[in-house]
Amino acid sequence: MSRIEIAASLMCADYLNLEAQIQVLEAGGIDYLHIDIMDGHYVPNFTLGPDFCRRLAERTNIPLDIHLMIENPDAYIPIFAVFGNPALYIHPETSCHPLRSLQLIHKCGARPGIALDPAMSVETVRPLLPYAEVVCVMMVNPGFAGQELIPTMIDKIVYLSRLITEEGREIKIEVDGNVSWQNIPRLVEAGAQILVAGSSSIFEKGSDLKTNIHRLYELVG
Ligand code: S6P
Ligand code: MG
Repeated sequence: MSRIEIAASLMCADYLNLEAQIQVLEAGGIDYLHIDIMDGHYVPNFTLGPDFCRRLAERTNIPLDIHLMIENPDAYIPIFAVFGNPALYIHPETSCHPLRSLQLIHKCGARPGIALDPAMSVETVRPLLPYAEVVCVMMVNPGFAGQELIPTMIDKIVYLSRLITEEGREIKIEVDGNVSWQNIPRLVEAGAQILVAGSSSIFEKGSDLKTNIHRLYELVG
């Protein structure tokens, strides 16, 4: 089994100290920078955007993990795909032709990812799996940090993991939302391979980022 990877969720970073935090994330060996892109339509919130991704890609070699929570993703895939071979996740229900969207991501030179809303079943996206390199299973409703994990999502990871193995696919499973110190062991046990670390782990309020990164890699090491 390959090592568990960590994607730091920059939506939860301290924006006023971002440069310093990027340095700590680099020194800590963080595998990916998870960037939440929201449009105020598909999800009721706004967060980061292309300019933020561009500046990050200029500043760091940590690969970007870009989570598109937007309607009409095809219009924006070419914009986001240029930021250093990122993983680009779409929510299939936001595209009329999600398979075409995944092909577009691939054509633009990025790594195609499927993001699964809690209400979206694995079976629904099964025809898309041959076209994806990563599946991000959401543990919470998309849109906000700081929510509680929906317990039935654990079975979903187990089911997806089994399906990927049965079909012999090279697809990684990422988990996003309330990936907390308490939840991490059961998420990994269920089959998660990339953990999106946000306000319930490395960016926990009142604690030190460097210490938290170290603690997280120890926990999954
Ligand atoms: C939520 C978003 C996530 C959050 C992350 C926050 O819509 O996709 O990536 O930023 O889950 O982490 P936490 O630990 O606050 O849930
Ligand atoms: Mg996310």
